Amino acid sequence: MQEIKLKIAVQKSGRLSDDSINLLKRCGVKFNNGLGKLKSEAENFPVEIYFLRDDDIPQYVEDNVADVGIVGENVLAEACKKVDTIEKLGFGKCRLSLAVPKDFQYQSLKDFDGKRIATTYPQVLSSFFAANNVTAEIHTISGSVEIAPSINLADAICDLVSSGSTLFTNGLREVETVMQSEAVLIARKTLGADLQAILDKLLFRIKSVKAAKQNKYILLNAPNENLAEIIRLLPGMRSPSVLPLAESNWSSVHSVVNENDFWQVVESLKSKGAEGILVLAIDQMIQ
Ligand code: PRT
Ligand code: ZN
Repeated sequence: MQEIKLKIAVQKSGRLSDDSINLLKRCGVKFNNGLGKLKSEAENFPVEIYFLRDDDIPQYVEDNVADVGIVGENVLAEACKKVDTIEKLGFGKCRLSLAVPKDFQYQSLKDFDGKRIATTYPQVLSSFFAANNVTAEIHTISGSVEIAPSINLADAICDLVSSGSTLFTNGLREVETVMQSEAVLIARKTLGADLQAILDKLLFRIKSVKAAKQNKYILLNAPNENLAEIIRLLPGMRSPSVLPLAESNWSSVHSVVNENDFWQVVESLKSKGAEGILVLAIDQMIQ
């Protein structure tokens, strides 16, 4: 009997490709993603990976060509397909924003009334305008949206932004965020028990990789007189490990710390006399 495999669609070549492939590899899925490949079977996990254009992924997942896929929330929102969003993946972060020429005297969304807006996201933008009672003319174009105002094709644009440098070099200014986006794992509506079991296993690994990325392993030497306060600063997964140092009245403390409050915790640790602070990346974090 043929082994059941979960079909995973990832972007073939683009901004999400490397992160998608690295995520699967860090989940222990071994496969060959050599140049030009359309499909690859994993050697050690029941999955097949399909390399596709990102815009096609929601449709393929809805149509059962793939069971799950990795795609930007922006593409998913524009595609309006019936698929489930399973997990945010923490990469490919950007925002879909409205931007106007530098000298446009922008005050509020009402300024877009009657204006021509160029975008590759007509669905998302028209819902946003409808929700905000704006009546603008949406011009759907397929690329290079940022040049539309300079060639008088539009008065403003709605496009993806990450650093903002594309807008800046084209004399545009970001004025409103339409949506925030990051890569997400999507799945088709009804997978069946066997495929769901494979997805659950994969998801467990994805969560461990995500947790590992968001946390750091920290080791330090602490004077015993401040140990209680230092332990309070480092709750870790259950509680930190504390080992006596060879030098009396000092201990070595090991724990994990979330990267969001990392610097604040390090500053507090130092103020409590912690020394020799070492910080290491974590490969996997099983919770
Ligand atoms: O060939 P295929 O159709 O698969 O790829 P694509 O060319 O349509 O997409 P690609 O690879 O450019 O982007 C894939 C996904 O990456 C997008 O759908 C987003 O979810 C995400 N992403 C994250 C971005 C950006 N950041 C981003 N900055 N996608 C595009 N951009 C572009 C933006 O359109 C603009 O041209 O980068 C420019 C702005 O960047 P900054 O840094 O100058 O602001
Ligand atoms: Zn695309």
